[in-house]
Amino acid sequence: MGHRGSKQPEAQVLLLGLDNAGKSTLLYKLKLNARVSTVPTIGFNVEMLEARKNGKSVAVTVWDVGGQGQMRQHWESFHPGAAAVAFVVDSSDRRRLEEARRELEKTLRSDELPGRPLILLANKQDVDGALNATEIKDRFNLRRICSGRDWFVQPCSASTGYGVEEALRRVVHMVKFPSDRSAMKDNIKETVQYLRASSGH
Ligand code: G3D
Ligand code: MG
Repeated sequence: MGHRGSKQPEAQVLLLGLDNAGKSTLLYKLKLNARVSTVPTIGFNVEMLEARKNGKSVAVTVWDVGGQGQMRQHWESFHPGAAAVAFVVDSSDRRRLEEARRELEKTLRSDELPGRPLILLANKQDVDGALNATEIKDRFNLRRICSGRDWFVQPCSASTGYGVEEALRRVVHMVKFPSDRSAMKDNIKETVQYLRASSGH
């Protein structure tokens, strides 16, 4: 039905996590396999990835806005359009686990993200001594901080690619796709304009 792409449902996913967690590496890995288009942006990465759900083509726009100093204050402006949160953790950095947990808890408390699903990416599984998915789940007390939303812990390595495709499949499975693609496009444009204005570009 219809022309290719004309009715492709689209959802926006926020890629968050501390600096050095592996967000950009993960997005690059995903993009190698499923890139649709790159939206030119300032100060952050955004990619549209094509995927399939229930035999239909869908687009997932992933916003990598974390870790970049002055952009942090604008994180919350991304929340309203987000259909899901993907939070990346460096599973090998035990020193910063508590800091990561606090950041996640703060994000999930946002009024703009009610009931949005969370996928927690337990990254750097290739590193000796990395905590596994169950250990990360327990340390983050996910059952408690994720009450009222769908959540899933995906072990992965953005370096080797282990678990990366599975992570995208999980996100696609959990996200509710609105069918109005043009409205979502406007939403992206507005967000970019807002950020450009507020960062003085
Ligand atoms: P960020 O975007 O969340 O800040 P980056 O993180 O994607 O820039 O990654 C930070 C560092 O972690 C990079 O190392 C990157 O190569 C490394 N990294 C990311 N994912 C993995 C992983 O799964 N395993 C391992 N071993 N390393 C990973 P450098 O040295 O380039 O700064
Ligand atoms: Mg980065």
